[in-house]
Amino acid sequence: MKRYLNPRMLNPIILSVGVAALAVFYYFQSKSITMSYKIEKILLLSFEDYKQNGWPYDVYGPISHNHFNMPRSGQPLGWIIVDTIDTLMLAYNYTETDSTKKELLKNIEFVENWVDNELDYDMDSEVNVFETTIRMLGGLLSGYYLSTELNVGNPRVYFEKAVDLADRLALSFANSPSGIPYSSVNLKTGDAIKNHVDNGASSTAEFTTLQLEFKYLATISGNKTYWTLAEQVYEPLYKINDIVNQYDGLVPIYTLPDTAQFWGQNIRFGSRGDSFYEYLLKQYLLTHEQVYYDLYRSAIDGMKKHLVKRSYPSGLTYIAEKPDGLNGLTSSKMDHLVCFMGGLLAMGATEGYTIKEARTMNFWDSDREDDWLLAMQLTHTCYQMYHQLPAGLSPEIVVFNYPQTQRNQYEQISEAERASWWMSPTEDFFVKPLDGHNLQRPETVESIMFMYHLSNDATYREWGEEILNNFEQNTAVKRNGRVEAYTSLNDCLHVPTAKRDNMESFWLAETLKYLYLLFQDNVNLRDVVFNTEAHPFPVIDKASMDKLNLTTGWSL
Ligand code: DMJ
Repeated sequence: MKRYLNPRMLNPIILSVGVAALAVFYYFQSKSITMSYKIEKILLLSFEDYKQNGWPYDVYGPISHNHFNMPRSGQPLGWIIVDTIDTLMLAYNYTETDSTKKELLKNIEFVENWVDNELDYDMDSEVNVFETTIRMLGGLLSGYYLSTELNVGNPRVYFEKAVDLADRLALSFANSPSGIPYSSVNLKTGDAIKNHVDNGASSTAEFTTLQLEFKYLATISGNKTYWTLAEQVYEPLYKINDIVNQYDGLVPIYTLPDTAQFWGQNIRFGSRGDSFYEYLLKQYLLTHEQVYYDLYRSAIDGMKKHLVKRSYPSGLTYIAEKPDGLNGLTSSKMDHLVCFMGGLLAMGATEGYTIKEARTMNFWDSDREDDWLLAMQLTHTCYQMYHQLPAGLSPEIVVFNYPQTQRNQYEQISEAERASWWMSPTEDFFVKPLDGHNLQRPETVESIMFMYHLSNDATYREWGEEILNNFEQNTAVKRNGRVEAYTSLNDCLHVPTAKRDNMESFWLAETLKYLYLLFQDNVNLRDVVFNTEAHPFPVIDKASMDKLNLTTGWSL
């Protein structure tokens, strides 16, 4: 090669390559600063609107400004407020704009003051144990962690409130003979209440998605009981149902809390199934208890064997459902909720190292290589669920396409139905008329964030930017041409989009947080684990576990 180069030309060539490289570096650098700034503005606008028109209510409609609290007692749980604290703290930490930093600090102090002086969980009302744990307890715990870590706010406020709430939620375990908690609990009386429908069965994903929160709280409070309660659900569940052998590591979406037996055979990675799989891996990442990696491995192998399919005609990879159990027919329906799986598989493969680093580690094997590939494919499919839609935003549920002759009874589509279902431009998926809503959910941008930081592939930032722009354009509530807020959609199949008068707390807690982290350069995925509501907790070291003798205490 060298001999073809004229040495006198070398300097100008090196110089121009250097200049071009610098230009590319500065382009990406300034791009991510611009994107961060944009997301900070959207976060502050959404939160200011809520503060002015919905404070301190749990449910808020950004169009009508209607608001109400969820508990029957009429008191607020802090649904939107507590869920948002750590997003404000993270933005405060990363922002490069002084005025934004000041505004964020003002909001953090405002929120903290309310949590300290107004928020009172002593309410005579039944709450859902899972939702209250992941959003409120999770939000308080990460508020505690980040206020310590980032030196903003007062950790005492979050810690005390977290302990108070956790002690109330813990009573949901009290009457259950199997150790599996009932789905609701009265925060004042401590009465634990079974699910009012579904034969009293608890959602399998619900009682298996309390562990990160209770285990982290055990280590910071020194109270082992939180750990023991959360841990105790797995042994009966796995042993009574013989999950590894009878279900290839997968689980039906309902469990009877008194006996720990499954109720029904519906197996899916969407609603009521999703975070069961998520918390197997995340417990391993949080505490490095090997049993949870083994259970995760068995579930992922089962998923690959029974549920991973490809659409027609382009071969988009997706995770199907088995409504009648593993031996029953397959359904090609997939909830947007399933889109967290790209990020989870990537984290399971690399354990938070970049893919380049992970491939040099002792733990690397062909299963992990295969998981990584699947992570890329699923994230691509979920991106297509945005990219191909008229509003550039995903619907709540899609049905993947097959040639009609290969369809089973769950996948048959009559001509009449086909005419009423929306079909994607590549014909790979359909959307039924009632499934075209978009709740500004996080799962796809969550996976995109993980994929970007684990691969350093700029494509993921491009996808994130496209999705953010579509949220900005198509979920904005405008009055007199001015954007006042952002809201959910009743329909993302037509533009202009039909708005829904509701802002979910996860818009601020998860969607904007993951988008924001996508454009930050120093995101450490080795030392922190995000709970299912995107609240970060620090990895628990062995010394802290040994001090309290916190162990799994069971094996298969
Ligand atoms: C969140 O509340 C959590 O991520 C939960 O696990 C399921 N999905 C919603 C957001 O879509």
